[in-house]
Amino acid sequence: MDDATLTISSKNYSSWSLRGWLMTKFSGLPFSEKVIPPDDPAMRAELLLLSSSFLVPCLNHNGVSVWDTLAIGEYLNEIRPEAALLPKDLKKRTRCRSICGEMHSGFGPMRSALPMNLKGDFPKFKVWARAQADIDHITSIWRSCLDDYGGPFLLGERSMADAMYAPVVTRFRTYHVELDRVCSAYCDRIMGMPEMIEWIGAARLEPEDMEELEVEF
Ligand SMILES: N[C@@H](CCC(=O)N[C@@H](CS)C(=O)NCC(=O)O)C(=O)O
Repeated sequence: MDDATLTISSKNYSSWSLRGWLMTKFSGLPFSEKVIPPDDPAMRAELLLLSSSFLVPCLNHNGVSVWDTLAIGEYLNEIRPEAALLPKDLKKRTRCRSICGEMHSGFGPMRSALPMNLKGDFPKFKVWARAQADIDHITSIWRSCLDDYGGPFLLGERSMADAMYAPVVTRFRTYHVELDRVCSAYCDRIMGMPEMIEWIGAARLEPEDMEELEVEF
């Protein structure tokens, strides 16, 4: 019997929470959510007991604690291999890990200039040159993956990589980033996933906008 809890933060702002939550959904592991409001000191003290990095997401499963989004994805892939969060084929799996790693450690200018904000809508947003360079690199990753594996997802079948890039998709929508047909269709596909619809619906119900979080979070 599985006992799994995923600790997350704001659904509107927390891009890492979204990634971890999508991975857990994709894995098929039944789990409950523990939402820690980012500005609640008592809850934050509790978070330290759950996540030794003090960051979300954190997955606690049958006594095992996993923090850091990439580690969560790798763990879920081990306990639920049938969900193929990582592709079975070594070459594809390596590509998946490489592009997930790039997302995990890179694209700082894009992440800080275009923070995730699902309720936000900024049609005339001016993208800074360094953020644009990140956007260009991300879209070239998407195009080459979709071309090499034939879609509909980055590695063909849905994988951990789609969860890693999902908050980028929402940023492109929030800030009206211009995209070519292939990347735009990929964004539609991600936004149309039932899991994304569920998450965004919950984000819209979150009470107030937090001005201090209108930055990378
Ligand atoms: N490298 C971490 C990043 C996690 C992270 O930065 N989480 C943010 C929320 S999106 C957080 O917990 N921030 C807490 C805070 O800023 O106090 C991961 O992959 O999980």
